[in-house]
Amino acid sequence: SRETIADGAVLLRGFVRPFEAELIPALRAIVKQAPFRHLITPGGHRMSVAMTNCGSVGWVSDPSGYRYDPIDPVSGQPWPEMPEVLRRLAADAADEAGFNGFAPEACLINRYVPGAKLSLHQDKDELDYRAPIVSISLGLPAIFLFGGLQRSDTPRRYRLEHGDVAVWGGSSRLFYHGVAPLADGEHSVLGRQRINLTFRKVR
Ligand code: MD5
Ligand code: FE
Repeated sequence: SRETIADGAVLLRGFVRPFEAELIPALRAIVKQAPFRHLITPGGHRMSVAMTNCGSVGWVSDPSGYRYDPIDPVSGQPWPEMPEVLRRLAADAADEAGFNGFAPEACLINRYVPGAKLSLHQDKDELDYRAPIVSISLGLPAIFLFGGLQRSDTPRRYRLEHGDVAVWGGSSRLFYHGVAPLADGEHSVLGRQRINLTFRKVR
């Protein structure tokens, strides 16, 4: 199904469900090469969400700031390549939402265990805000908080489940958003966690 929830923001519920059998092994291969780690924010806080990346650049945070870096600071090596199946699903989802020709360079992969959360923030480390961000949710369900252009805008809440995809473009590209603390549970494929992949055009 396709549901427009704001200018340029489209929910595609269950969009990647048919591709689960290709997606999950691709994800496992990335995590083997570039394991999840808890980044430190410039403010010195350890994030409750663990992160890794694939693609030609990856999003990193450390005491010096946020940036996209071609090198994984843990391994000293380039991030794992973005698997074709992921690249294609992200482009197909963007197409379905009306953003043709989406060619992401980075895929940030977030892992939430019960209690982990992502505070309200904007994604502003990319150079071109005309490109959307495509997000794929896997594993345990989460409550996504969808605010507005001001931090003070009261967020709406959306439950995102295994296989759901959201495309964030247009004016919603810069909306404040976050994820409420993950409720405990057990997912049949991924166990006690939620994984979110976000595809980004960075340059
Ligand atoms: C997540 N991740 O569920 C979310 C999904 C992140 C992050 O927020 O930065 O890793 S991406 C949601 C998103 C991206 C860009 C714009 C908007 C939402 N929005 O306008 O609400 O782990
Ligand atoms: Fe974000």
